[in-house]
Amino acid sequence: MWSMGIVSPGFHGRRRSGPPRLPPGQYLEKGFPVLSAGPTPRVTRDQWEFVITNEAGRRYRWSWSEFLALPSETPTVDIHCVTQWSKLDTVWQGVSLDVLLAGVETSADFAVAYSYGGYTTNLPLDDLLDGRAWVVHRCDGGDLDPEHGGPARLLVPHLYFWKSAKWVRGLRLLPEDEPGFWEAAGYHERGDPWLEQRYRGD
Ligand SMILES: Nc1nc2c(c(=O)[nH]1)N[C@H]1C(S)=C(S)[C@@H](COP(=O)(O)O)O[C@H]1N2
Ligand SMILES: [Mo]
Repeated sequence: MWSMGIVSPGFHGRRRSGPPRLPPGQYLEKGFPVLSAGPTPRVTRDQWEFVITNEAGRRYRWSWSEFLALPSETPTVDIHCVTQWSKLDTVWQGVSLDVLLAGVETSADFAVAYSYGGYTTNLPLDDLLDGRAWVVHRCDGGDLDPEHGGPARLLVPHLYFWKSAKWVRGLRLLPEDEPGFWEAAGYHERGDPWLEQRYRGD
């Protein structure tokens, strides 16, 4: 027998609806595909550095140990690749770009992330701020695998995953937008998955 007293909210209607998790045109992926435009660069933690260069050419540099000494966060986020897979609730650990950019003098509106191995991707600086972007060095409770960008990668989950530069080495801050690797090949300059900004002009 069932009692009216324990009827859960939503029992009479549709499944209780939260915000949708899958952007348009995406499917759920349970595995963790590797998408790399070239070979995996091997960067030791001793060699690794992260450098932000502002529009005046001033450099702000962190060694691996300096990076690890910064306050870190453990975001759980959904990621969306432009090849149409999405993965929900991925768990990362890293340093917010808010922390890295806090002491950087700039009035730039754009950034280009650049990586060991030569990959680049451009972003409006705003998309790196307000708790929406990290340099992450751990994933699912372990060190980030080299195939997935270790020692560290950019994580900007609210944009298509090609913006999350693996093996990230630094940011160049620029007054004007400048296309990165995929953007120069015809992909969208911003890449918001909820607006399906896949290709230039979308
Ligand atoms: N350095 C570098 N970063 C990169 C890429 C790349 O080829 N090189 N591919 C991008 C693309 S298209 C995607 S979907 C994700 C894939 O990350 P994953 O291999 O960890 O799934 O990394 C992005 N970052
Ligand atoms: Mo991708």
